[in-house]
Amino acid sequence: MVMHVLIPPGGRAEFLITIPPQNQFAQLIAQKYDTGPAGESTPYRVIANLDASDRGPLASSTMPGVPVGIAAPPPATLAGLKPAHLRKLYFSESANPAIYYITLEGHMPKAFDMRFKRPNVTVKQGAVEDWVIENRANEAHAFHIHQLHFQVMERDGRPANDPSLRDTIDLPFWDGKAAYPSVKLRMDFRSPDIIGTFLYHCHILEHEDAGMMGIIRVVK
Ligand SMILES: [Cu+2]
Repeated sequence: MVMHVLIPPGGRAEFLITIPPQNQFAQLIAQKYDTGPAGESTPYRVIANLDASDRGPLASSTMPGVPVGIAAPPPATLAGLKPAHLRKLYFSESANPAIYYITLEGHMPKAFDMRFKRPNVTVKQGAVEDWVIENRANEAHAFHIHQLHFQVMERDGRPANDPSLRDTIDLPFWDGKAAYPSVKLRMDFRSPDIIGTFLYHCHILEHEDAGMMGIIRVVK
């Protein structure tokens, strides 16, 4: 039984719960999360009190809109695919004024410009790539990309053993001493529908609005 799911800003999780018996107290809570010395406060919060009662309305036996007897196929793993490229991107910040960056390794950190002329990253449709995302800031960030899903292959250089396909992943804050926190993501650009220009960014919206965003173009 899973008791705890880490959901970064912009992340989603779907789960089924066993309701406690009558007269037994239960809560759905958000745990306190340490976003680092430069981060926001994310204290313990109660999301819901669970109260089992036979006075409530009867639950319907099927969820509305979900066909009965059709199970979703398990998500295809990206683990066996060979990446065509390895790219490294990193989160960083400057203070006074506060500017937030996501930078392709080897380039100068630059805040996102809505009037961009060229994309930060160009990828060929059909490819699978590995992207290493590092957090070089003293505050947690959340990497998010539009249009596709990725699989977390490694965290801090060690195998993640995580079959989930995601579009958002948490990056804990850098403590200023040890190696930068990192994830290695296997990015799936195989769908023909992916051709076009779109965004990747931190999903903490103040960060995104203050520059932490980049443009990717997928070409034929
Ligand atoms: Cu951020």
